[in-house]
Amino acid sequence: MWVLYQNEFIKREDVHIDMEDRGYQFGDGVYEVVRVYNGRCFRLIEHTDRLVASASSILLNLPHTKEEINAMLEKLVQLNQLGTGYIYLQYTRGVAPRYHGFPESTTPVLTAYVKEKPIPEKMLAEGIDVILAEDIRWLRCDIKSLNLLGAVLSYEQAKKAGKEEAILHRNQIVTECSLANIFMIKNKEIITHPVTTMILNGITRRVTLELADKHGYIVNEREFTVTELLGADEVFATGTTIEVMPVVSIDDQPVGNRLPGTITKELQALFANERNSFETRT
Ligand code: DCS
Repeated sequence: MWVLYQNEFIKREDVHIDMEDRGYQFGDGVYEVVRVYNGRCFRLIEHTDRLVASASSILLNLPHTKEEINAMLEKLVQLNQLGTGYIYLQYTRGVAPRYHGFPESTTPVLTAYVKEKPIPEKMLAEGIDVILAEDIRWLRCDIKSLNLLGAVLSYEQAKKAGKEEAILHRNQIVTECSLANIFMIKNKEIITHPVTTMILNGITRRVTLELADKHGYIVNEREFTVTELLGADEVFATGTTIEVMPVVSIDDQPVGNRLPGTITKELQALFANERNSFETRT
């Protein structure tokens, strides 16, 4: 497997990360996960824009331009002859003796690799069971930071319960999932948390809202409570690898009739159409 390390494409086994890398010691860095369909990067520009915004929020000066990043990622996909899967990339602040303050001068460390991952057809058709969990993450969830302990712990809690995901709430306000955004539908209205520092503004979230809007659905970006969620007609989660994923039960309580909802299925179809026909823009 070819991976990207700084400006070079090298073999996976030739990567040597320093033990004093701030990503390793502090989780001091940012990342992205980009979907690849049939060798083509989906919404690459949006991902690199968000990466640059995340880096800027943590005062990390990236050593590459967006155009350079896009070109390197496309080359990485080609070199590995990736069909359908994803790209993972991250920048850390770099290597420096452990000290909380920023090092005076250090070069950010870029690593990226690709992985095959098919579209999860069966799960998309059947939906997933999830749990509810307190949102224990920090207050800058809009930054795609390497610090994922809050997400990791809630995801693990879901897995231990034999479920696929955890829907997070802060003081009874539903925010998002550990690695996806969350939507509820009530009386044909599609509702999701507004873009604030409490959620990551997912690229799949944006595509879904864009498609829903374009096709005349009623969309409302507003806060909603756990009680509202539990009374929803339909619930679905969105994310790069899970697309538009129906949620059919929450803490063992069925959502609707425990089958993917009508509007959710319509949005899935619109999303599938989008991913099958998109133009690569870099
Ligand atoms: N919210 C959180 C907390 C996420 O981690 C993610 C993606 C999303 C929402 C959905 O955003 P996208 O639609 O842009 O993917 N998490 C990535 C991750 O860590 N693994 O897969 C996707």
